[in-house]
Amino acid sequence: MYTTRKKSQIARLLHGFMFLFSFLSGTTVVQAASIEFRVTDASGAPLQDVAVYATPRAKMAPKPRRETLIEQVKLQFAPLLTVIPVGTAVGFPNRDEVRHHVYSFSSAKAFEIKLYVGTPASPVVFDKPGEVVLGCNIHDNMRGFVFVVDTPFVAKTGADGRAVVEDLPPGEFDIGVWHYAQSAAVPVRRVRVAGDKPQPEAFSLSLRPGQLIKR
Ligand SMILES: [Cu+2]
Repeated sequence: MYTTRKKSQIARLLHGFMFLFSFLSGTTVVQAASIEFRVTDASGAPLQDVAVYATPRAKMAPKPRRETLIEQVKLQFAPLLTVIPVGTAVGFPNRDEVRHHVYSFSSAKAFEIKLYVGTPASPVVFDKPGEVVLGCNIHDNMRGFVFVVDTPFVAKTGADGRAVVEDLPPGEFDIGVWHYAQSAAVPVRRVRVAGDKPQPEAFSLSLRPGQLIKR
């Protein structure tokens, strides 16, 4: 039986060996990094529903295709904002009793799902990066947004204006933010991540007045 002290000595020894090994072989012990985005509006208030992403500078093996849902509930798109990697298949189930007619005229993905109830037979594959505005032909007030990016590392801010992009391989990334009501595009920022503590990155966005959708 090992004592706790002996165990920790062994752990330290192992850690030392791993460090030595990585030093000698020129590789690093794999350690996932993360970036914590903190986004505010021009007045400094936390900004919700901001798409955030980190695009690796190094080439990466392709990730498996993802799937997600944008529901129609109580005459609204839920969620309001969806942030997805290129190639994601999105289902548009209608949870309401009434019919919807979902469409987008956006160049990143133009499509329509004509008058339907229940779940449409096939999902919509978002195959190009860019911003997509969703609407409904029947209900003019229905608005939804899809932000499609060429990286698997995406998130969106909560009510506290924060979002964490996790499981990043250490290295260089171009990071960016997008909000449906922003008055101007925010320049992409190049960062280097390493280690296991979330790296904070602050962004401030100016919004077009009167465009925030409150829920
Ligand atoms: Cu509708």
